[in-house]
Amino acid sequence: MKPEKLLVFIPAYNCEKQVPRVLEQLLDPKITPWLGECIVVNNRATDGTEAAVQRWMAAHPQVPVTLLRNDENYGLGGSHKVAFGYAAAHGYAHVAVLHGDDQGDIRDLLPILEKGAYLRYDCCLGSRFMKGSRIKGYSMLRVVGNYGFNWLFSLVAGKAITDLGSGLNLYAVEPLKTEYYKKFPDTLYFNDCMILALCHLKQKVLFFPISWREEDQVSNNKLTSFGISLLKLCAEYLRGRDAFVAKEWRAKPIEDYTSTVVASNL
Ligand SMILES: Nc1nc2c(ncn2[C@@H]2O[C@H](COP(=O)(O)OP(=O)(O)OP(=O)(O)O)[C@@H](O)[C@H]2O)c(=O)[nH]1
Ligand SMILES: [Mg+2]
Repeated sequence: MKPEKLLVFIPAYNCEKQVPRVLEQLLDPKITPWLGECIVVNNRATDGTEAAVQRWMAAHPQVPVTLLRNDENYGLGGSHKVAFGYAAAHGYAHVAVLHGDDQGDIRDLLPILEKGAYLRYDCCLGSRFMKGSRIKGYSMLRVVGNYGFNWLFSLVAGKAITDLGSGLNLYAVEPLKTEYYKKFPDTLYFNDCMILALCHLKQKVLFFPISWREEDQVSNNKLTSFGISLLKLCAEYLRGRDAFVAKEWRAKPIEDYTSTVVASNL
């Protein structure tokens, strides 16, 4: 089938070493036909992330990359809100999320893209913990913990969930236009909240296997506090699913998630 021009969204925060490697993935000849535009959303990194992206863009002027800087640090969830808004405003039908710290591989999207399977779903979520997934560099505790929480969330949501939030996902833009996600946490819990909401809103979700590695990245997830917060999410969902989706989850509500274009190859 004819490749659709996708928006690729790379959230980036303090990943100066990794983000050029992520951009390098866009040069794959199997990927380029699918690339409408890539936005790197710099969530006000305090290291050389922004300069590293600009250097890469200058060295590859033929690649349609736009570098945005959030007007405030909006967290990973807030960066998704910036990107979802951008996708809708610029007329994209699908947005792919690929974390800027180079743990994933965008080519894992190809099997669902090339056969057109993605067109039948509201979102396709990369899964690190299903048949066909490959995971490298995670501790045993982390793997077991993830399996445990996937099991619990599946039970709570009444649907098989094999990942609560990986760094490679593909969303259809149309269902995002209601901004039902706007009050979801701006933090690393955004995806965990999203998955339960997707289940309640009866959206069509596909999990597909991905490869994921932890080599020179730092994990910012504190396992214990993360675990407790996940249990709280489940409890809240069980208490009332409509209320869960409508709830104000943010510590500091923000009206507009704005960003500034720093550079563009378009
Ligand atoms: N920690 C953090 N990451 C951010 C932020 N804004 C954007 N990001 C990006 O979000 C992605 C995920 O962040 P990580 O710190 O790796 O957190 P995680 O993916 O939940 O944890 P891992 O499974 O260890 O990767 C990275 O690509 C970051 O560059 C932010 O405010 N804090
Ligand atoms: Mg990471």
